[in-house]
This record gives sequence, C-alpha cells and structure tokens, in this order.
Amino acid sequence: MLTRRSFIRSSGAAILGAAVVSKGQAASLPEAVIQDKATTEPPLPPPNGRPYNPVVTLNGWSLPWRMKNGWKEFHLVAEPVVREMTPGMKANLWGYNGQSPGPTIECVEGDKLRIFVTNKLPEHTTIHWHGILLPNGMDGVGGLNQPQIPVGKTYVYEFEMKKSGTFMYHPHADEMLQLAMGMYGGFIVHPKNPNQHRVDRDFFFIMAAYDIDPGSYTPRVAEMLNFNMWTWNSRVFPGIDPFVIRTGDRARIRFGNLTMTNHPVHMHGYDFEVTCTDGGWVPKSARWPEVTIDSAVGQMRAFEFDAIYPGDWAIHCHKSHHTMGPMGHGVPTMIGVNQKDVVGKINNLVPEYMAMGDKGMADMAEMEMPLPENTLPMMTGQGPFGPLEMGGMFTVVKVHDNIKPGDYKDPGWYKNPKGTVAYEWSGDLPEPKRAKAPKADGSELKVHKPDGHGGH
Ligand SMILES: [Cu+2]
Repeated sequence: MLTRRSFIRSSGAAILGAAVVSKGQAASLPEAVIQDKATTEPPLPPPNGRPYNPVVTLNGWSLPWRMKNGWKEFHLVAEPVVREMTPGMKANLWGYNGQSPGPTIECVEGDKLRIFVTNKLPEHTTIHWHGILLPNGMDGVGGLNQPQIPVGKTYVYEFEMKKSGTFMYHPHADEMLQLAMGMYGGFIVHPKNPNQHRVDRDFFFIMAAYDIDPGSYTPRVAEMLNFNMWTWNSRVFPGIDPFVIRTGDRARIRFGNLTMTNHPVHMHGYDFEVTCTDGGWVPKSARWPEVTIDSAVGQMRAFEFDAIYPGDWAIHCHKSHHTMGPMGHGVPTMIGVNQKDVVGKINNLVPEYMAMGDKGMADMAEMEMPLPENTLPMMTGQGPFGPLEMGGMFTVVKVHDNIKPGDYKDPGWYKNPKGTVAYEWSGDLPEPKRAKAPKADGSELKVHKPDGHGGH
C-alpha cells in the first residue's frame, strides 16, 4: 500500500508550500500538491476518514487532502501548465495543480468537503461542481452564484456529499476559453458502504478537444467546431495508457465529455452494462447491454463488465476522425487518381514532393514525412503486428492473466494462443461471382459467368 508520502515521492510531485500560495493565509490553507508528469498514478488509498476503493485516473492522479475537524480539505490551484499530450508533443494549457486535467477529487457519501481554489491564471475564474447536489451559493457559476475569483485570490467552497457517483469539475467563467484551454477534472464520490457497487478495477477519464495548429503549442481558443486534437485526459494515442485488467476481474470504466461534440465510445471483445451516469447509479433492473455508449456534451457515463476474455482489446471513439492526429481539413481525396505524370513536373519545382493517397491513406502511417516541430503524424502507434494507424481517442484494454492485484503497469502485448489469429489463405483464388442487376422487365437475377477476361 502506498502512503501519501510515498505517493508524492513516486509520482515525482513536489509540495508547494502553502506560504507560496498565499502568505496571508499560510496557517489555514492545506498544501496544494503539484504533479509534474502525465503518468497514470496507482490508486491512492484513503489515509483517514471513511474507507473506499479508490479509482485510477488514466494518465492522471488523485488529490491528497487534509482532515481538519471533520472536514476533508483540498486545495486546487488554477494555473497555466505544460501538458505532454503524447511523447513528442506538448501543449501550453491551463489546468490545476500542474496538469490538465486537474487531479481527481475522491471522497465518500456523507463527507464534508472544504475545497480551497487559488487563482493563478491571468484572468478570473470559478469552479462548478458538475452533477453534485449542493447549496446554490456553492454551484460556481460566476456572476450568478458567486463573484468571480479574481487573479491571485483564493475562494473556499464547502458542501456535504449527498450521494455517490461519477462527477467532474470545471470553470463557469469565460467558459468557452477556459474549457478550450484544458480546465477540468474528475470528482468521484464513493458509496458509504464500500461493498456497494464494488469492482476490482475502477478507471476514470474525461474527454477534451483542442485546436492546435501544426507547429504550435497553444490551442486556438476561438474555435467552435473544428478541433483537431481529440483527447482522453488531455492525452492522445499512443500517449493514452492502457486499461490494465486481470483476467476475471470486475472492471468499471467511467468517463465524461467536455468536448463540443458527442463521442460514441466503443470497446471490443465484450458487451457491457451502463451502470452509472452523472445523475447517479442505474438500478440493476434498468441496465441494458451495449458495445458502444454515446456520450453527449456534458454527459458522464460508467460501464461495467466481467473481464473474462483475455486479450488486447481496442477501445476508442467510433468517429473515425477522432482516432487521428491533427490534420488539415483541406486534404483532397486522391483515391484512384494517377499522379505519375504530374509528380515529375512538380519535382522540378519541389524536389521532396511525394505522390500519396492514390491507394488510400494507410501508407502515411509508415511513411517518414518531415513534420513541423511539436506536430504528430496523423496516424501512429506500433502494435505487435505493425503500425496501428490510430491516434486521438484510442487505447487498449489489456485483459491478461498473471497481473497482480494493484498492479497497473503495462504488461506488454497479449500472446495469442496458437491457431487463434487471422491468417493468410494460401490456396486457389478464383474470381468472385458477381450478381447482375435485375432487368427492368422483372426477369430473374442471372449470375455473371467469367468470360475470358477475368476467369481462368
Ligand atoms: Cu469522438
């Protein structure tokens, strides 16, 4: 088990002394723990208070608290951050406590929470606690429920957790810009009885989208629809860690959507049940089977399954342009276009010019093309059988035997049992028979017979 101290050390996080945050209130502010990496931290068991089974935040972490006179005190610092979206690409974002997303807040039904929010952004902000039942004045809509939190000031939110479930937090101040810059985090309220809704592996992530021009670091914040970075916890594949699950475990995956479009999240190899939304737990009798669960903007969903089928199973948004890296929208469709003659002429002017796309775009995953600085290839990631041709909202659910309880390290690729992998046919290859369209007079379909051009 990790103590809080070893958690801080293992995560490479540094403690930012309360005095640094605010000299005047140094004595009363809980420390704000800062994270400097985008790694998936192991679950953080509660050092005090009611017991619960902690979640694992994909490429993220949970915020330690201080217990004071029966209150759980957390400290969030809103500030500019640099987020590694995947090895080779960083983004200048705004977030909390060193990262975007901010740390996940975990607590228990019935807990009394006091959350200090320090604003180190260049403009005012607030925090809205999405889905949580609380007094009106704690709801965080700037101007409606409270004054905006000015630059350099700290505000305090206090509320009691009325119900368990899957929630999130984000600003309700200059909202379009602050969301486009990456300000959000998870909020998990565990049931009072730790055996209720119990699973062996409990994962969490939030979807966010950015518009970062190739070669640049800062998102375009005036974007409304044409985002080009589709992220889970501000990471893109292959930078999104796998969901590591031991064969036979009961697993839950919780996610929220803070992008500006819906995402049908599809998991291979299993059917599963939706068990929780940001409205609460779904009663057993009302759960239905799915293999894809759509999440509209501002919605949260959690699904559960018994991980009885070992393997490396894809999990991804089913919008195919959401599983790609940044690309220009002006790429013409070149399938079937013979560029042979024109390439020689273009090469006279642009020697590096390559004809591409005439057979599809898969060759781009293998091609080493010169890219601007800090820019990802459109399709990337290497699997055991070759390039994965995926980016964006894609990762792998790794259900393997021999994974120890509490171990979330990437176990490597699944070893498929002999005779269970699709294989190449080595026999005869006769031409396929093609059906002819029915005649206008309604006479029956006739099967086309090879006529010497195609048959053998
Ligand atoms: Cu999507």
